[in-house]
Amino acid sequence: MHGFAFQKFYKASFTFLGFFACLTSCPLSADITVKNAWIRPSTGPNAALFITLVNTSSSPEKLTDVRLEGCHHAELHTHEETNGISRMIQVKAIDIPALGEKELKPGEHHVMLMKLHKPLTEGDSIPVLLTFETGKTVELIAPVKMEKADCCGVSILQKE
Ligand SMILES: [Cu+2]
Repeated sequence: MHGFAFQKFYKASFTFLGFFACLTSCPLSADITVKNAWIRPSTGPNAALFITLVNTSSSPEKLTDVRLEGCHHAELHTHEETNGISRMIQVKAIDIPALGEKELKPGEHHVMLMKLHKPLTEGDSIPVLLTFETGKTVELIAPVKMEKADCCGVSILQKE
């Protein structure tokens, strides 16, 4: 086959395959997707993951577990103010409203990476597995950044 014709054929096949793959595996009512994931390193042994969880289904969902590479374990945290002093407390789950979003951000809910195996540096990419109350999971890669990123960490895989 002539080079150019082959390229066209190749491209068309991929477009078709992509469309077909989506027909068979993309959820009809997409439930949870993620955006703007970033991990902020700290000078201590821990770090924090911030992320926006988007719920496109008509039922509420809860984030219940997070696993990341490169740390001993992860905890779901929020901030609580006592006598004017804000401190972090662990929570069992983070609610995501039906047809809504929940933004995990500095000073509010976040995922704490406990006991990093080695310090994180800007530019690192960390695989993350989110598990929800209904058993759904979402995998993504979160970049390590010093500041909020409006770009990264879209879901790469979603399972029932
Ligand atoms: Cu924390």
